[in-house]
Amino acid sequence: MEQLARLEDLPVTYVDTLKQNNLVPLWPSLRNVLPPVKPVPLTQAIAWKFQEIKPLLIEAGELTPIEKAERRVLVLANPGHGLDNMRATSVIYLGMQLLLPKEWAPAHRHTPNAVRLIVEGENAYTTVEGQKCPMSHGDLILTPSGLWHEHGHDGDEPVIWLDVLDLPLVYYMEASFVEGGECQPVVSVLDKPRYGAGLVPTKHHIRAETDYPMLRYPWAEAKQLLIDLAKEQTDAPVQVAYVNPETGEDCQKIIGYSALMIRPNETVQLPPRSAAQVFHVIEGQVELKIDAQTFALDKADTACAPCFAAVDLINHSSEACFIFVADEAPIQKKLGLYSVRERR
Ligand code: 1HN
Repeated sequence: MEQLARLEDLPVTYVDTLKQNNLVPLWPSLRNVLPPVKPVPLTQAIAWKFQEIKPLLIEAGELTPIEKAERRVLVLANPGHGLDNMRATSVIYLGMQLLLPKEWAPAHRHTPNAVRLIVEGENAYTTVEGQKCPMSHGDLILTPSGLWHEHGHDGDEPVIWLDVLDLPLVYYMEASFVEGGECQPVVSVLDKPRYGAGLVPTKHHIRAETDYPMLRYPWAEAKQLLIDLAKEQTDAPVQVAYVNPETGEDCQKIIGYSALMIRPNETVQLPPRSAAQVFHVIEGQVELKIDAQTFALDKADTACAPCFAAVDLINHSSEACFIFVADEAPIQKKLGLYSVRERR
């Protein structure tokens, strides 16, 4: 591609006059905004070790009372985007949240979509629009855009979970805001999986009035499905997507969620895709290769891979490894931006 003229190639007085009129010449920046062949992402391949995060999170519990934090979170910030921008990728926000016994994080609702993936601890819960969702290790709980949600804790050990939000995108769109509220009356307890038998409540039912008929995806169910699939299916990857059970579509509109099983001593090669991805180890250990970089991930560790990265997941152990994946595919597909390439 032809080298284009630079800003320095223009007379200073001309550039100054452009500035005074709020005008910018395109050609000096054209190759930056339209890089050849593939994007040049700010998102860096990076991993966060839970062992490093946990003591700092527990310390945050001593330093800042929940009333002064509202949500006690350490944000997993990608240095490629600048730490202050609190982004893991251009679309995905990640945080580790701590709730101590008897603490309560008050109800609010906001435009960004969130999910929680429970990392450690028992007997905390999130109430979403009056539906109380118990939290156990590996469970996925949705708090979609506009739904009231609060967190409480009836147990006696700290509870830690991973928050995943589409905040960077929604904030960029100048669409991010919150409303505060009171404690919600609990109308039901989602302590058992619904929809598992392929049945739906018939009351007024053609399709649920909400886009989010399922708010809690228990890990025990997802894990069993992966184990059964791994026996039936000979190839890789063994992967299940978290979907809206009524429509079969992604469970949220912007970020996609799935779970992967890496069999003992198996290597899974993922093709380069236009969507950046996040990996979080629910159980086991895995070596994660992102292009030329290698990360050793243990239980509860989290990593992200930029767009079009070649990703290898290598399980050196004799135990299966289970990984939670978040990616930007749903929003990219809706916008016609999604693509997959061959591994080279
Ligand atoms: C939020 O509402 C929660 O409800 C956690 O637990 C993290 C990060 C940014 C914006 C809203 C929560 C959040 C958040």
